[in-house]
Amino acid sequence: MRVLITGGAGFIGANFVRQTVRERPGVAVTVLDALTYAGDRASLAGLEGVELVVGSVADAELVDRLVAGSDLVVHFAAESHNDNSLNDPSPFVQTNLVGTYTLLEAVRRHGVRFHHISTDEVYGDLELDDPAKFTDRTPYNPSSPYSSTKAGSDLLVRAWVRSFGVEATISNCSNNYGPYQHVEKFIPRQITNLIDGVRPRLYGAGLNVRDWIHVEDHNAAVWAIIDSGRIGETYLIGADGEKNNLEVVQTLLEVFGRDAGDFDHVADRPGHDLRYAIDASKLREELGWEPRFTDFRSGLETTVDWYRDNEAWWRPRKAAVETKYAATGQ
Ligand code: NAD
Ligand code: TDX
Repeated sequence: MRVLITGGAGFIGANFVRQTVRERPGVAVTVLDALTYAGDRASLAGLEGVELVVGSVADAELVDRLVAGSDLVVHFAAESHNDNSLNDPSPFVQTNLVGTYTLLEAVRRHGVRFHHISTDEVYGDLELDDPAKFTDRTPYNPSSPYSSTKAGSDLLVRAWVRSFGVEATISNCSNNYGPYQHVEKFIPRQITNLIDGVRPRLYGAGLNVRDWIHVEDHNAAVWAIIDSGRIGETYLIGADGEKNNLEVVQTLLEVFGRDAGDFDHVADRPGHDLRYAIDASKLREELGWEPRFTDFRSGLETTVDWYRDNEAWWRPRKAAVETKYAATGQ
């Protein structure tokens, strides 16, 4: 089997490539990645036999050639950071919408199986006390340029399934953590701040809730959907990991042996979604998937160790990220 993995030099994509090489020796992997600020060849270092093609998912000619030689496309490539989408939405429209459209046209022409990676943010947010979590029947209600372009990409996939018979599945996952995550994101930003002796930065009061899942559990679920999911279906991926941001920061402070009050409140994100929460019962019951990383604190400790051991990977980006955040009071 030949699989084309878009965005395979980013956080979740690189972990997916690594898991695939480790667990599925019969699968030949090609990565298509534009190596934007978020992509890094170094995330694929040490892997034998993985071909990296540097280019955009919006480049129709390149995409057509690569899709023609593949049996399966797993589409991770995206502009992925909400804060960036508030500063400049244009690459989000180009990559998330035009890029997904370009891939869909190619898989349609060549009859290639497609799996689309998406996010729980397409459903908008929940009240803190809302008993109903997101399911695949929750209406779309995205808040930011990031989540609205992801929502649009999901709707394109659904339309290509229904109108053109494209063989596709979609997964919408909650917040991931683990190795190789860019230092602009919440958990790696605070871990690398703490390594540097800097106080963690909490947007607003820190009461916004995210439903954390380890990246390895996300990627195992993606393979379960590719192996046994029903064509045209959407599967929500989550591991019942709801925590507010303050709890996450305080757990990290504990892991670093620092005082529980040793953090700063900074300017809130405009339009900041309050809470995400996933009901993954369809995935669990239909495909038998279960998360392996059920202890958040020990998952965080392993992630802290990874950042301590891999400073050469993140250090080159840290100062520029902090300069950007300082400009918005964050
Ligand atoms: P990331 O920003 O770390 O990686 C994105 C990768 O896509 C990078 O390697 C980048 O170079 C590449 N890319 C960007 N534009 C491209 C283009 N035009 N052509 C080819 N490659 C391009 O993102 P991530 O956190 O790994 O997210 C991967 C996917 O998972 C995204 O689709 C995102 O919406 C989804 N997702 C992420 C999370 C999360 O918590 N990070 C949760 C749910 C879903
Ligand atoms: O310094 C910070 N302080 C802080 O309090 C940063 C960077 C973030 N936050 C808050 C904002 C969010 O409530 O932490 C929470 C998580 O923030 P992000 O890491 O930016 O993630 P989020 O906006 O929730 O989106 C993530 O999960 C869903 C991914 O970036 C998306 O790609 C994915 O779709």
